[in-house]
Amino acid sequence: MKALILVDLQNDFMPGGALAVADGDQVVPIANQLMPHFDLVVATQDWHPADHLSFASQHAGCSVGEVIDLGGLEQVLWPDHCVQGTAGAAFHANLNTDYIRRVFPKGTDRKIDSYSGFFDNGHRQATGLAEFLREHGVTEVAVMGLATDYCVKFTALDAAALGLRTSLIEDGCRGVELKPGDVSRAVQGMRDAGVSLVTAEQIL
Ligand code: VGL
Ligand code: ZN
Repeated sequence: MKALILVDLQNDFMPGGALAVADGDQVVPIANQLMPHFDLVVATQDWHPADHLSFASQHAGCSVGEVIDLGGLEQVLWPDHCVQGTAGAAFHANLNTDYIRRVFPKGTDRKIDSYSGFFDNGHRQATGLAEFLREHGVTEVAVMGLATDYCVKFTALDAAALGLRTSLIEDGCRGVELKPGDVSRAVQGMRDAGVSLVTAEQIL
């Protein structure tokens, strides 16, 4: 069984959003095209409380892009984004959600961020995604979405570490690129961990 994992295809990561990823909206039609070609489709949704501690606004004197220590983990500070129930946290209006069997919210605990769709950044709490895939007999996953250098990367790395055959749909992803080269380093890191690179066309 092969699953497609759609990572964070939410308004705040689209052009004009609070944490806009350049050309992030261009991957939405790719997701729509690919979904019918998988046995199972799941999606992750960044879903923060309004006072989430990954937000620079919660730390007096700190600014967006700064790295702080948060409960013993390095934390990049972000603009307020994907606040539970807001329009920014909603999926892009053109995303066809009919095929999505389950949505996994993440980043719901104020005190810890969660880039991966499987676990929080401290690997303390699971979202239930691994169990869901196991229950459905999934042995292979393909990952696409936003952003390549954060949530896509950590989702793909966890999938591979869990023993799933993992591929990255490279043209189905866009990155934040806080520092130049972040996206290519992220892709290389995934390859080093055994993730294979594919294009949407190879799947279709
Ligand atoms: C993401 C930064 C903060 C992502 C989520 O979806 O890649 N990045 N929250
Ligand atoms: Zn977030």
